Amino acid sequence: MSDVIPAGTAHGGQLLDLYAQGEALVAAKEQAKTNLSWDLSKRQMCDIELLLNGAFSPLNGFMNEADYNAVLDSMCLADGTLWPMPITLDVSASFAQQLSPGQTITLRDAEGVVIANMTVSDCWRPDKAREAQAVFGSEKDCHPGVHYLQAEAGEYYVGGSLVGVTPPLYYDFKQYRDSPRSLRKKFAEWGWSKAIALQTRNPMHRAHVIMTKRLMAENNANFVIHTAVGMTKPGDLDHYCRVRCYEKVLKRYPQGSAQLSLLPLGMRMAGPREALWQAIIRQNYGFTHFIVGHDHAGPGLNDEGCAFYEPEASQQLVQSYQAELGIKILSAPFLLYAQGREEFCEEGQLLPGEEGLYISGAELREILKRGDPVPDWFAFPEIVEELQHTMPPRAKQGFTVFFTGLSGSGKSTLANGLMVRLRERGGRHVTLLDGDVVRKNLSSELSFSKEHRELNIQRIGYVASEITKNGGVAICAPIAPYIAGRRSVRNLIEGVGTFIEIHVATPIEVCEGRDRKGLYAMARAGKVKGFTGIDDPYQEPENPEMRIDTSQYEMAEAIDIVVARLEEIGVI
Ligand code: PPS
Repeated sequence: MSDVIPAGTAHGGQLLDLYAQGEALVAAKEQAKTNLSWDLSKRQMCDIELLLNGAFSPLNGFMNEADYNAVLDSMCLADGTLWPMPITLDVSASFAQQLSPGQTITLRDAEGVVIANMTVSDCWRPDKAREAQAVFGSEKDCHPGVHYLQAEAGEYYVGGSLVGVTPPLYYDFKQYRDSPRSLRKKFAEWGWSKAIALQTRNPMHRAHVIMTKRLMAENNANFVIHTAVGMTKPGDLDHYCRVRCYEKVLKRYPQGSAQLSLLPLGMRMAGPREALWQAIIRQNYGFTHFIVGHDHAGPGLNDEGCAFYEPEASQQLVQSYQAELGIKILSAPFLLYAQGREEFCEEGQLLPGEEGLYISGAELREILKRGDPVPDWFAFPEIVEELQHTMPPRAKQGFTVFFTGLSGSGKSTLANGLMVRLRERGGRHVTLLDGDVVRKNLSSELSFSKEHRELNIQRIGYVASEITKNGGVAICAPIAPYIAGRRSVRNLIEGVGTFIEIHVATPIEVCEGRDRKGLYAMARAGKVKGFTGIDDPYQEPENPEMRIDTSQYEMAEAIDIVVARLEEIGVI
């Protein structure tokens, strides 16, 4: 098949297709029956799809250690090819122990379907702090990419080449799901010779349409909303709603000039490095132009309220590689709304004393959650209607209240009291996931090791997210002693409703004095090992929605204070 679109692949070579055909496919399926298997995580599913369909050309599998090190150090593979992002298969220590070079393993999806076979080249334990610094420029857990790396990715990486067996199966929006080959074919069918890609994980509004129409005219090119639908930033609007919004916004472009295509990208939110990586991927898809935006692929603000990356850093980095890229980089202007003139302009074009209005994605979600009107200058009415439908005000959404604190701090009492108050008010379905009760019903086989505690919290988070997603109220009351586990739960819940973390900050002397179960005494006597606060750490929450020390109040008063805080947040 010849490409009408002139862009070659990013490395100037052939677009890879790692799927086996004919006899090779039969052999791969046969081999899979006896191979050691690894079940791919959600992010690994995103990566493998783009490896197998050539979107990550020239990679022919998960990176080996030499490529990984070169990418961290120089944003190039070991052979010098430009590639800024590590694409690694992370596994558990127990799985890694079973591997040896040359062995073939089978990679399956969550339901056990064989996706690919992989010939192992090497297996190593990465220095994750080094990777976090190199890729994200940060080791902060509040950066979603760092959190994923440190708290969710396995301890070992396995490199090796892939033979694809089954493409990941989708039931949603199949007409928009393109491989690099199928999108290039569509470009040919549409008669396009130039195509601009817009990377986005948010709905599009008036400024986006003005900006993209301007770039289309300046470059005499057509346009695709090439939206990331794999893993985006935790808390983002789901892709179902976004696709409905994109379908509507496309009607604002001259007919046939703009299209929609879904990219199953596992975003890292790595800012500049990610922008460069995304440009290479778009070149592999056959795009001739790629828009790099303001704070492109940035994760927003850190826990001190500062941006992780300079707003222009992505544009500067990608532009600096323009000579090596076959795709033309278009730096998107950051448009502000000049209210007096009722038009959008760049910051530098504002008149003296004129204020430029702007609403970020996070601010828009906040407006919707408060149930406030979305300004007409900002968004099209048909998009607002869609967003309001998907994201009703907080008081109508599900939410999770997550009490965390030492044993004896008063978590269970507060949680029970809150449950009763909410039931008295009526109108909400409330589920209590108390630490002890969960341990009996969900986690009876788990110990109090760090690994098992995190697993226990993950299970609570999963159940709470399902309850929240379906409009209910989940009240959780485990010790949850580690920051990383609590962050994972927050990430899970914030995509489907509101997460309220309450640190029950009763001093340990008071908790120990209460010692209702006699466990502190046993821990002091060495009869219970790894007891939180005695010989196992409790990492205090850094930015909880609320802190309360139950030794300062009568219990009924403490419950009143919690209820008042929920009212203030707007969930009740
Ligand atoms: S965790 O860390 O979140 O998984 O703990 P959790 O599931 O909430 O269980 C805490 C209750 O288990 C009892 N218990 C211990 N707690 C802490 N450390 C050790 N080693 C331990 N062994 C048993 C204890 O009674 C906790 O109950 P609460 O209600 O918090 O007092």
